[in-house]
Amino acid sequence: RSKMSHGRGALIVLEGVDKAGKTTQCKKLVNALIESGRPAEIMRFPDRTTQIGQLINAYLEKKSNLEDHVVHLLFSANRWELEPLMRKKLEQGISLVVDRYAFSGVAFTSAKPGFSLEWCMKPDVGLPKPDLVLFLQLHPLDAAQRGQYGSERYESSDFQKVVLQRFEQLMKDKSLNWQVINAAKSIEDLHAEIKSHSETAITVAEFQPIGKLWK
Ligand code: NYM
Repeated sequence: RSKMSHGRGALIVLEGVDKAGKTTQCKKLVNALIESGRPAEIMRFPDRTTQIGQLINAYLEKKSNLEDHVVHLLFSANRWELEPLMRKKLEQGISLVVDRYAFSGVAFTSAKPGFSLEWCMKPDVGLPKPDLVLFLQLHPLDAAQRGQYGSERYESSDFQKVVLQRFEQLMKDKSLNWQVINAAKSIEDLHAEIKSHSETAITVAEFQPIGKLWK
């Protein structure tokens, strides 16, 4: 690889409410990293291609109903089933750019009545710890301006407001490298900022062991 580096890759997570531009930015970031000689791959959660992912997909598309605890645990199981692969890639020196992770898991379930942040975090404790969590900050009014929400579960502005509050609670955890980015700016400006944070994180992570999330 270039830059004579032999360390592990970095785990870079993009989070934010729906419509913040995470998917667009993940793709642009991976392309930019590869172009600059840094091996990188994209991942997303939920990964709807696995058997567990298909259960989640049917739930999100409202083709099935699942009890709220059950669906929370399925989202977490979907991350754990990919954990060995993530670890392997990171150890091979490949940085992973991940579209949503355990933070979405906690923010969305804990936005439902009767779910504490603490309970929601438990199943994801010990997953690979992100070296960088980019939070694409978008005011609910700006999100609404980007057009109609889709027809999937959770896609309503009232629910998304509570989700944003839960994300803000999670961001108080200073043991994680949260970087809050204003997602209202242009795609290119947003990309430049995300790329710069990511390059720093890759350099810092290289010769550090992979951490454990919330542990
Ligand atoms: N979601 C995503 C959860 O409720 N829990 C999770 O653990 C994760 C990763 O699924 N509305 C929710 C957030 C989104 C939806 O949407 C997935 P998308 O467009 O595939 O990112």
